[in-house]
Amino acid sequence: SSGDSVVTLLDYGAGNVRSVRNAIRFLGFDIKDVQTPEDILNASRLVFPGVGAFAAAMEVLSKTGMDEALCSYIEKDRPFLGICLGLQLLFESSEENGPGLGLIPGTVGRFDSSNGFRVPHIGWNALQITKDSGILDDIGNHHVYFVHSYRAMPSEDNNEWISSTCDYGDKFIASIRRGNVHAVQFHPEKSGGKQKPGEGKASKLAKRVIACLDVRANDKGDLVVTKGDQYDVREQTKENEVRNLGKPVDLAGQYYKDGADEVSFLNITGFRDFPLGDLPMLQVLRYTSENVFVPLTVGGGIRDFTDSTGRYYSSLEVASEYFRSGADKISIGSDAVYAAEEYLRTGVKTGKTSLEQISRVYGNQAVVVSIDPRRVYVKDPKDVQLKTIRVSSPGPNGEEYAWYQCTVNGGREGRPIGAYELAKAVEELGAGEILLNCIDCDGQGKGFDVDLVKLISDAVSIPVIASSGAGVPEHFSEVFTKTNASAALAAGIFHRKEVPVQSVKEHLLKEGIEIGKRFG
Ligand code: 1PR
Repeated sequence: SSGDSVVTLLDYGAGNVRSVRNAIRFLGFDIKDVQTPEDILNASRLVFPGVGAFAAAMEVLSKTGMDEALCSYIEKDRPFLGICLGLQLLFESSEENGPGLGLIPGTVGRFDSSNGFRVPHIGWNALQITKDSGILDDIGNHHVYFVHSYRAMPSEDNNEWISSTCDYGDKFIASIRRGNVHAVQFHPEKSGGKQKPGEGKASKLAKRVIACLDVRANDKGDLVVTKGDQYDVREQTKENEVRNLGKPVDLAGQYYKDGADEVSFLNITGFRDFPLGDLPMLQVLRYTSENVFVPLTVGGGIRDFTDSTGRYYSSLEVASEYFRSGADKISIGSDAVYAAEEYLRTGVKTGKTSLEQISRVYGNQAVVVSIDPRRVYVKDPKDVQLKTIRVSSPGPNGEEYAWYQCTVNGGREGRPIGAYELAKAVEELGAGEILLNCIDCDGQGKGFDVDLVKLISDAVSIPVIASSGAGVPEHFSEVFTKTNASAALAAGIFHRKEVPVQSVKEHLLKEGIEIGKRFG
């Protein structure tokens, strides 16, 4: 291929840059990977998608001599695009640890969650464009996808670099430009899809609408999208077969086109089948990430595992394989319950749980904890040691209180810990987000459990995704107006084509709720 259609990619191997690769190929370019510092100096255009932790990235860059090559490439004003950490590393230093490349004056600091803004900053937010930057022309008044806990702040010293800012508690630097050098804090490779023009100016962090695909093998061994009623995914027929609602890659592509802000896959039998033996699931991720340019989350079976030959796999290896195959976030269910129980019992963070290890290597923003609670009514809050709430409609025997019992293994086993206690513990252990299901509401179409979502979204300062029970678009506006949920997820209504994603977004827009302006 001619040099004109080649993008040089600096991937230092710290995480998933598959989506950046896919986006570059989608735009018709070939990719040349940087192997040596000379490859940087010889590039005709260089993309640097930073992933993982700041200090770890700098260590790799300086060990390989790529730091100097990068500085000289940028100082010569050669075509450059840094993404996320690829922007932050250009600054002098980071509170996340240590010095950066020092090309732009300023320190990268952590968002402050004490003023009510949830950290990490995850989701679709608007830019204030402060100077003509070329690459932002098509973005205009629309939303782009951010996911980060650290940010660079504007100052007099770096003002000349700034091409846009974004408001999230602080006004931080969303992009920089000087000559041919560009860098963005947001993820262009995850901000895909056409944006609807002329709908008014985007102004703040949008509420996300997420499509969820519960995936498992049917009795013939094919991976299918299934959907349960209160977690029971088998048809009420004589054959009792696994309910089949379609093919995972096709449906994910459809929801992307329909305007879903994210897509989640839950490998719902992962708790008993080893997911790395589940190669079809990895294939599903690979194929999906070629055409779906919004964040992908995958969950199911993330834990330490010894296979039948006695080979041991750490949860980190399992997660890494998911990330390599195209996931942007992984979600942990059962294993997070055990980790939280142990932490609450001992008060000690061992650093060894799957949750802690994966968030240390890939960052908090890449780790979701999926909670599968079941409502337990009580007459008197004093009857249990756990946090109870007054429920908005009483239980079958007139009980006015309830707690929410965590379960493991796809709802099959109840544990002695509540969703409230779990949420607070996993936040401390490094979770970046909570996917809050509710077994009672799952598949019922009667609305989200607003009591539960309120309880959990008020208890933590990480984003909470409300899940289970959506039946009509009004259920989404209800959960967003009555609780502090950052996102709402649904499955059944999308799979059965009762309510398309577009209808949910149009309804939210009409209700004055800020939404990510991606439409099909
Ligand atoms: O424990 O780490 O292996 O993770 C297993 C994962 O699989 C967990 O995230 C768990 O929630 C999920 N899971 C396990 N069994 C089931 C099941 O349904 N039998 N699915 C299951 C959970 C619940 C939702 C669903 C919403 C929305 N699915 O994610 O998509 O309730 O549904 P609706 O809109 O139709 O009401 P591990």
